[in-house]
Amino acid sequence: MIKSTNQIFSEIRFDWDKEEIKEILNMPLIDLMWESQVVHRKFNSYEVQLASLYSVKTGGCEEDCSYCSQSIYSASQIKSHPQFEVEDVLSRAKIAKEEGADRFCMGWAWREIRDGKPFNSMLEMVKGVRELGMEACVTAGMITDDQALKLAKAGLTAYNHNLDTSPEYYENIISTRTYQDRLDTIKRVRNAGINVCCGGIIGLGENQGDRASLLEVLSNMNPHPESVPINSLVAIEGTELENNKEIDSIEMIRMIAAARILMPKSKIRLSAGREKLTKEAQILCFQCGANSIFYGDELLTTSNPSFQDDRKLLKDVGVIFNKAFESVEKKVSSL
Ligand code: SAM
Ligand code: DTB
Ligand code: SF4
Repeated sequence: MIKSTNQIFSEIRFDWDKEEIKEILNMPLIDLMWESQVVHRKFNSYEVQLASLYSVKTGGCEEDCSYCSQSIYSASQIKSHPQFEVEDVLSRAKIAKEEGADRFCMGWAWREIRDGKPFNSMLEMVKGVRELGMEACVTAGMITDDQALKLAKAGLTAYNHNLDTSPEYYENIISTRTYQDRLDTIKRVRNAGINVCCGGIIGLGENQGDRASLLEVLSNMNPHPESVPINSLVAIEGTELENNKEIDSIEMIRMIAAARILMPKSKIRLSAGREKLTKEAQILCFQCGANSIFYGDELLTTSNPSFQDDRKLLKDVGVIFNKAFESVEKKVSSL
């Protein structure tokens, strides 16, 4: 039984069980916010990582993820395009760096990585992003051991592969690959020495038990994923989930706070769906331990707050983001 007192969550554990997690998710909000903030302040500074996302290959994906506009099973009107060239991607990464991003995340609408020219270009992109002095992240579906090692050698910082939801609810969302496939992919990434970026989505129609179950799988990974994106569904026209009910911002705050308590040192990324959150709701997410955002006006096929708006928000909140960028900005504004 979880008691609602300060200092109960003081250690890093890998044996959380679903009932305990449900209790955390269902704590009185005011206690949950306090507990998560205590954990956050104990293990981290108030520094927010800025990760810019770029869709290198958009649309035409053969998986049937029911939330996704890039699946061939969706009727979404998106601007599909073949893989962008290495130079185009790197010039985009440079812009993100100039705007203050620390990490450049590149997405491919693939079920899995296949060897050949596109994969060789992916390796070039990773090298190029690292040469710019940024962290590089790739999300491109399933991966083999050999591909993971090649990406590690190219300098890849992290690979993003989400579990999306609980093992129990999963089959309602995707039928073309299994939960186990996802776990295997994550293991290959870990074995290759690449950081794991793994999280999920709320708003798929799951219940609180499913959210606890997703968090149970994530928080029982040892080590914990270095970054945990928490997305709220962007209900895109043409997808199977287009009419899903919008989640209340309090649900997002609860999920972020629980993730922070369960995985004290991970980067908890307040991810898709931020445009639907008020400034105040986002501030509560930061207070509860969110310490990374997707930064830039586009996600993959949908929009995100602008660079300028996010910089203003983070300055108003008073958190640190990209120290090097902030000092350059200060110099320019004092000229
Ligand atoms: N194809 C690769 C894969 O599935 O791993 C990489 C790209 S995929 C778009 C990356 C993740 O974005 C998904 O696993 C899902 O968690 C998230 N995502 C995709 N569409 C979303 C949506 N409409 N709302 C919220 N999150 C979404
Ligand atoms: C993650 O967890 N969220 C990002 C990233 N990893 C690849 C993707 C969000 C996609 C939102 C819907 C879209 O723009 O298509
Ligand atoms: Fe394909 Fe990834 Fe979209 Fe699933 S989430 S349909 S794998 S691009």
